[in-house]
Amino acid sequence: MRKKTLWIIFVLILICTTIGNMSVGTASVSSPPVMSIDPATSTAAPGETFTINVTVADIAENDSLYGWEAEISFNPDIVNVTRVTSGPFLRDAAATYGYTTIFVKTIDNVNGSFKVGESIFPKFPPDDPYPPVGATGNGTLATITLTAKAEGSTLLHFEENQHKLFTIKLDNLIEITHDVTDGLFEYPLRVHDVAVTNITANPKTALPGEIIFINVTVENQGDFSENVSVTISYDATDIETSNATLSIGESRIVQFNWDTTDVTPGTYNITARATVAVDDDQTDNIRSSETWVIDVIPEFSTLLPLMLLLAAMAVFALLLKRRTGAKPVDAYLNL
Ligand SMILES: [Ca+2]
Repeated sequence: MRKKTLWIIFVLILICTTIGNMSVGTASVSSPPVMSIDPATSTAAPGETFTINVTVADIAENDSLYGWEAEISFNPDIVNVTRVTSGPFLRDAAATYGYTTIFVKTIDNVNGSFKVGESIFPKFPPDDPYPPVGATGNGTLATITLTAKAEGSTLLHFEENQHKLFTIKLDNLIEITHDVTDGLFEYPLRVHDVAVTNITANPKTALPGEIIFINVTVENQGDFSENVSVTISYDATDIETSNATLSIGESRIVQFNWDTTDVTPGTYNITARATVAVDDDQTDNIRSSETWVIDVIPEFSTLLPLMLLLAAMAVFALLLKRRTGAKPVDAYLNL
């Protein structure tokens, strides 16, 4: 009965912000605020408790927040809600001007939902009913404690048309257009994870124009089939990208033929990186040839000194012949 009374008071506060003017409009903003469940993904073994926050981001200065409400549903066979408490976002903004808030919540672990809302509590004349500015920016609206009931997954879902943000302008209660982002509970937690586990090249020394064969081993270490793009590069220059689909646990060698025609002679490390839409462990997606390098050597670089030496010897022999009359070969042999 007490909860019902609080909800009635809460709704009355939202509706009757000013007596005699109760029009409800819609604030227009270029980048709408977002109500979210934070963290986006939660996990806990059956029997364990965990917490999530209802957060809001990007509340604009000219559409500051005076009140909000949301109904969030879940699968009660997977999780139960044990506690719902107010977050600091609206409360602190109200306190700045000496105002308080009214915070209400109901929990339904039979059907799987909780409803929560908060509004700045109005003052009555001679004071202004509401502070000049509400909450702005980003913050936590509420913190919810849940208990994991069983293995499995469930969305923590903002019920359609049951989530609202309010501002007050010129004595009007105005609903702020916004987006929502659901949360997910999952146990055991499945992850997306591909990794580059090996990289080899042959040959490791080449003249420009020669082909170097590079093998990159990629492995799907996660719990989903993945479409992965594998890109190899020398220093900061990409060479080629190849796509592959890897089933769970699959390891595959992706082959590349590096045409070195336009490669400036030099010494290079080769790097391979695996890219997927979501990867929960980014630390193993890039691998470099740390223990070896590729040498692209200048063309004729080994023949040129030899040719210069032979030419110099021939000239020297001719000069000797002119001076001594000896045959060039004899002169050379007599050196
Ligand atoms: Ca990874």
